Amino acid sequence: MKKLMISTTTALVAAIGLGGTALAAHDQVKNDKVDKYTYSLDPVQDPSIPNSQASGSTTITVLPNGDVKVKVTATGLAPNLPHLMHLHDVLGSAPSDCPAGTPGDVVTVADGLPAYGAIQLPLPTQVADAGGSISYNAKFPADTPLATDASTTLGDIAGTAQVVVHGIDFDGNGEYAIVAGDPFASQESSIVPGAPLELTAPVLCGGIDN
Ligand SMILES: [Ca+2]
Ligand SMILES: [Cu+2]
Repeated sequence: MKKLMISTTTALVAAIGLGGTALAAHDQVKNDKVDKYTYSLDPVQDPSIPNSQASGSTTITVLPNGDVKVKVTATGLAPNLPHLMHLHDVLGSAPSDCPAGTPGDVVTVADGLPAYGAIQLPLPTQVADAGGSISYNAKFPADTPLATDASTTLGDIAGTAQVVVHGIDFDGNGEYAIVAGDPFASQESSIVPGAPLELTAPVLCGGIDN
């Protein structure tokens, strides 16, 4: 995914209307009071994968009192179905990133792990409304330990985590199920044996690869 870090100059140019566009997709805005990271959420899958294209944005804010606010909004998701959401991070020297889709081939959760890393903080599963939208907003203590490394905290990854939203109704039948004969809906989850790929397949991802 392409990203753009907004410098003071370009932000000013955009603000006074000379930039031609509003703030770009991946913005990092820092000031003395809070660290605030806003990312677009972009489709993980290639457009050739049915019902896989959604969009959204996420903001991770480190508040002065130490709390970390996580906001996720998205549209174009499978309506009335649950969508797993997590903060993922590789926690290594290599940056976290979003995986790239390929035509005709689903990016599974496992496929994406080298790019976005393991689940570090599960967010509550959101059920999309009838229009396929979700809107989530919550606060966590910055010292919340991460799933794969309890000595590292949420506050440490506020600027590097990838937000990943899961769940694609490939065959559009209104449920997550394994449907024999469908090229995509017949597949099983890469990480939960017996569960449909539709439940766990990543649909949206966003974050800074710093
Ligand atoms: Ca389905
Ligand atoms: Cu995830």
